[in-house]
Amino acid sequence: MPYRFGTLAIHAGQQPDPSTGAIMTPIYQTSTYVQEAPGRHKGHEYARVTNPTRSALEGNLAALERAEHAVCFSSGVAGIDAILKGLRPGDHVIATNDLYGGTYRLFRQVFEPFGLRFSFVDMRDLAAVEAALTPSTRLLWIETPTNPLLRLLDIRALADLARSRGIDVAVDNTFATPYLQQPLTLGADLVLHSATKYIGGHSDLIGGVVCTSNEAWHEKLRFQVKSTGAVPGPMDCFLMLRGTKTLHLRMERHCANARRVADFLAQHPKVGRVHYPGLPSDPGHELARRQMRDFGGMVSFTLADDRIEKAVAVMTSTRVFALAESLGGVESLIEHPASMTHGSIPAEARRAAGLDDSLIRLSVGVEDVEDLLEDLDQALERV
Ligand code: P1T
Repeated sequence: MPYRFGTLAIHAGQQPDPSTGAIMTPIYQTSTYVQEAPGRHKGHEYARVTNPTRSALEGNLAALERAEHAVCFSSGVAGIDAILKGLRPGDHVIATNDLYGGTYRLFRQVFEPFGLRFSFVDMRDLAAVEAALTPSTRLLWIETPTNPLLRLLDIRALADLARSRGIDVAVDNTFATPYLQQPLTLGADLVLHSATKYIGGHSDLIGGVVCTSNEAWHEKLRFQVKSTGAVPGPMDCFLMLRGTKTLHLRMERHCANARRVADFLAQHPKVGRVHYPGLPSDPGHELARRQMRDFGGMVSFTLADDRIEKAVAVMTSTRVFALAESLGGVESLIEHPASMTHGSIPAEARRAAGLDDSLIRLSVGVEDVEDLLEDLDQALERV
């Protein structure tokens, strides 16, 4: 029976513990498993390769992304690293030019020296993507909505463009979560999450996951887990599995609160541009309505007076919104992409992508929204 999202979130991948009946999957805090005879065991040999708490989490996340397989990693960037190690020197990747700064750093500073090549393109423009293709292009790297400008990229159109040329498509689905968007159903081959964010949901762990229904990619990812070992510990897997049980509930509140925050900012005289796909005036709005269930919990904006000192004054004046990197937890965060999450992207590359040095990014939490609006109002009063 094809269960719906909320039921899968709570049950998929999990059974009562076979030895005790414990309804929640235990934290199997072990490095190895006793064998009856060499090679005769209960399905687990060594915990770098598999761990029952992790396997339950992988079953759960695969179901949520409508994937055959999910492979968990110790961080989001470890998941991206594992995907890129599936390529070979000389291979070319086209990536969106608005993306998480750590992804950009991994591409340019870790993989370029090993012979991979990257083009960063505004992927809203399909003609620009086509123009960047080379005979050695092997992968499209998509983030949508993008970090931090909340741009919408058309997964189906990009996947169609790639498939006809034998190019694989990876979507970083961190901002949307599988509750709002399931890229494999739109033609993507791989989905990546920083599970640190909405999947964990409580800002208490670092984790990553790659989901795929492509057997060759699944084999490559399992090989990376076994051979390079960037695996999450069982306690973190337990916390992620606890997180997914309320993902649908949290996302509904994140989306509702973010919409109120975006509306408030859009009408505020001290605010310049607001980036939020839920605003009818947003250039990504129509695509977001087609591609996503709702518009997400992330908002970014500039002030009407776009001097950086003014933006810093707002970021240091909020009382409920905490000034910190990361996103997707229950609590609201505010940050400065140019110096924090995207500081590893050179200033010219940031400018070319349209990332203003005065941009402010919000991760809207699940607090009472009136408190969030009052907090932003008093912070804006100070500039
Ligand atoms: O931090 P880690 O779990 O390794 O995930 C990296 C990552 C990957 N993809 C996206 C879209 C991300 O936003 C991130 C991490 N981002 C932040 C820490 C941030 O504040 O944007």
